[in-house]
Amino acid sequence: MAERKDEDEQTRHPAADGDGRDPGPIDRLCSPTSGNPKGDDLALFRENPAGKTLTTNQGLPINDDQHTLRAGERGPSLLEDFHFREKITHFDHERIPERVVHARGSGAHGYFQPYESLARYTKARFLQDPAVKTPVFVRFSTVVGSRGSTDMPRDVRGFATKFYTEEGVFDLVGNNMPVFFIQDALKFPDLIHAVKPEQDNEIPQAASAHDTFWDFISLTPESMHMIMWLMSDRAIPRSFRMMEGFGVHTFRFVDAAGTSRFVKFHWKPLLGVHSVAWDEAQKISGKDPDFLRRDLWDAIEQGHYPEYELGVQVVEAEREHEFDFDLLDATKIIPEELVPVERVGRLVLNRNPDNFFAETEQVAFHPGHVVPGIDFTNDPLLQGRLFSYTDTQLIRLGGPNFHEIPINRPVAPVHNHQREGYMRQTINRGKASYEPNTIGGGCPMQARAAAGGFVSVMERLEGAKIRARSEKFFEHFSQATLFFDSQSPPEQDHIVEALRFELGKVERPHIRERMIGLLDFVSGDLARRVAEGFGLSAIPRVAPPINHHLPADGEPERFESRRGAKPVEASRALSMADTVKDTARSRRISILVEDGVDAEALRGVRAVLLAEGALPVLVARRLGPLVDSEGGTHWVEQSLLTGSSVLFDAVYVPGGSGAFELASERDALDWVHEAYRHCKPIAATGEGVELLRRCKGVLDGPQRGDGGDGGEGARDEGLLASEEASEEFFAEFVAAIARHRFWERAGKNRLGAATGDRETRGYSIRPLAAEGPFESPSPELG
Ligand code: HDE
Repeated sequence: MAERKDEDEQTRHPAADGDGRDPGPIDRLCSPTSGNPKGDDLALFRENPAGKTLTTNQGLPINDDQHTLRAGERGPSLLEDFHFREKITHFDHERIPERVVHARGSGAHGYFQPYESLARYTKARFLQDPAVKTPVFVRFSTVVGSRGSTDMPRDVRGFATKFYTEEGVFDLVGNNMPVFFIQDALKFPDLIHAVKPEQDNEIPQAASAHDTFWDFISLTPESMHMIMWLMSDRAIPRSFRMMEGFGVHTFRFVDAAGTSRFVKFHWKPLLGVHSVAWDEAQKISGKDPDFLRRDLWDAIEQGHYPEYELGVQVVEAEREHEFDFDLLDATKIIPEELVPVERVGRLVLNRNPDNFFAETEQVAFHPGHVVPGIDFTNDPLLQGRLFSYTDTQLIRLGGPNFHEIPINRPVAPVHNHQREGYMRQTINRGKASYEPNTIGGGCPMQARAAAGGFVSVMERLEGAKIRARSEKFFEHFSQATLFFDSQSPPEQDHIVEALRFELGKVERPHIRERMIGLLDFVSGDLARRVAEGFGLSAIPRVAPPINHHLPADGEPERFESRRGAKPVEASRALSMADTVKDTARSRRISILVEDGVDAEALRGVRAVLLAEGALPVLVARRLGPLVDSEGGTHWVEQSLLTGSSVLFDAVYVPGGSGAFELASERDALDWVHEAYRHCKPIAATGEGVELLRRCKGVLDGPQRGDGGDGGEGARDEGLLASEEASEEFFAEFVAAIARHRFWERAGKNRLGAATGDRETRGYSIRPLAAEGPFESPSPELG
């Protein structure tokens, strides 16, 4: 380990100065001009092997790292070989237990900066001064899969942020969905056991599409709102940089006067909220299971720093009971129409970790890591988490000193009487390790509230000791309905398709049927569309009790689900249709080329894409050098073999003599077909249009403008084809890339006469008002 900071400066107590502050080191550490203080701290632990000698862990230079010590050239190895034993023992112990949930993750460093002082809401010091940048480490994750699983399952994504504030660490340990499956932490092990691979054969990996998950969910109506989010495209994000984050629980802000208010935290990505198609997600899982990890890493390396705005929904304490839902119920949102989200600061991720294990794997988050000005509510899910996270680090990181691991160390000084334990790093001096003491001069001493000491919000409590939930927790469906009703038609189609997929993998018909029956409480239309995918002519009725979460002596009626009115008719913020669609920045564009490619078109498209911050990638039948129509040489980065359409956001086929070669290549046709199917922008110019023409269903369907022959004007749904590779044409291409996807195109899956119905994967999607053969039980609940 390299030298530590000057001990005095490091450890001076905040209360050491007259006003209870220690402005010297704090100012230095958090001054906007001093760089990133957590980066400085981590630098003390970095190893640099450049030009150095290979040594043992004791620093002994090693002369021969090729041969074990043996009794003769052909003799047995000797126990004496300390170098071999040290090296192999260390290797044998290289693994630590993976996280029981959120095992698969990717991290990045950065900073957070408020736009203005939030003193009106909170005294948290990192939210007071717009000049102060607080260092952060963020870890994104999936929930269900093992450490080596794909980035692209249908799953919730974790969005956990560690703020290294001058008052200690604040962890905002959130997800990319604003609600959760269950209301009480006691049910978490049940939920996770149900969704993890089944216990007899450990199948399937990283997937909710199996019997135990849907068995549990079908008996857990409180999960229905979360199920809507999980079946939506939010569960298959295009990038960690393009998803929202949510604190999920209601927390408290506390201002300097001690007034407490309720707060919900949000992260809003500046690139907008975007997803991939489910078919695409499954293919990405095979082609590049590190898709999201690579995307995050590459974007930061290329200077496309991910940025998010911190949003807060603040509710005055007096309004606690004004809502139809309980603010303590983590299966409910506060619709933005009722309480707007105020954007109060910016998070920028601008540095990749040096070492995955040391940082991303060893980082230890905990919702209980708070700073003065932020406090908890009695949300029973949050309360359970406050226990769980320390406990899980003890087993995962091997002991009570995990806070001393470099990535977890606060930049604020640490002084207390906690001692010893496995892997202790701190060398505590003096005799006193207890409080109160006289031998140590009474130090370290408690901090007054005015000097930054944390004081829990005083809350009057009354009532019996009881295992129960409040009445409003039993309203299980209205916000699920709100979510579904707020989606655009393509988004609704995707939810239908996701449910048909997931329930289609369920082997036990009674589980599937019960689930479809539950969906009917959310939306009759949704249930009918899903049922149609299974050839059912009626929506199965769910026999009461609907809610199976009741104690042995509980009367089912007391615990039964209720269906209340939606809190608002629809909420635009719940749909991704209106998200940011004005930038092509950091989008990956494949350019299909062959020798003889139109040099001018290539120059033109590259110039425009690079100017917009997009990433053009040349793809050809083979790797290596390629000669354009003017004799210029280009380097092909991906071949039709090494690359794949699903790893790009759009495709462009320039003209040139080689375009005809490509047009007779099945892999090239598949490339464009897939891009078409996944609703991506597709552009072609000159001879390149021929390739589009040969893709059945792409340019030969009815087109607007010119009758579909690929001339000027054939640009339905992000399809651009032109003889001329003009600047204007490329500008339109960029605009199409910025729109991300043309989801309406998914309705053209059938190659043949258009039916007029929307379609998905061969099933028709009936419009809402359609008469069907379906009987709905029109479920009546309270
Ligand atoms: Fe977690 N969760 N969780 N969780 N959670 C963990 O802690 C737990 C919940 C979340 O990148 C574990 O260090 C319980 C909600 C994230 O390292 C564990 C309950 C939300 C991460 C744990 C919940 C989350 C975790 C596993 C129900 C969104 C990854 C490893 C009461 C607000 C953090 C670990 C990272 C990780 C317990 C529910 C988010 C076992 C008991 C709700 C983002 O402690």
